[in-house]
Amino acid sequence: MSETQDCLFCRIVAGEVPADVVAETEHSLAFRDISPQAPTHALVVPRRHVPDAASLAVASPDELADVVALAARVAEGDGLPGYRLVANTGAAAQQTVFHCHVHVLGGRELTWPPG
Ligand code: DGP
Repeated sequence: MSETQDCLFCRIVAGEVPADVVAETEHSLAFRDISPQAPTHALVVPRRHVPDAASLAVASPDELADVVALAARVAEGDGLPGYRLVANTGAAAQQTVFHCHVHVLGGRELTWPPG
């Protein structure tokens, strides 16, 4: 099985696995997280398969910028006064899907340290 056939987010990008898509660009897709941790919890992914955000920064800085800009559009669309972007990187940081994604969290009080 190829890397992309084996990858859940590649399959969502390809339309093979259903997702609640909220916004998209030529390079990126935003959809609601299946297990929301806040009233707004979306994931923004590049269409390109890379394992994490740093890898995308190396492969294509413009595409990483596109992910961040689309995240801002999602937050604006949900009317958020502020939001948090999270890019868990590596299993030790609780990354579970190894296709680059940024969590967009908001719609509740966000505490710091993260919570
Ligand atoms: P992370 O732990 O940073 O790798 O985040 C992966 C996120 O992906 C996690 O919050 C749950 C979400 N997720 C897992 N499977 C699916 C799915 O099939 N559909 C959607 N929409 N989200 C998923």
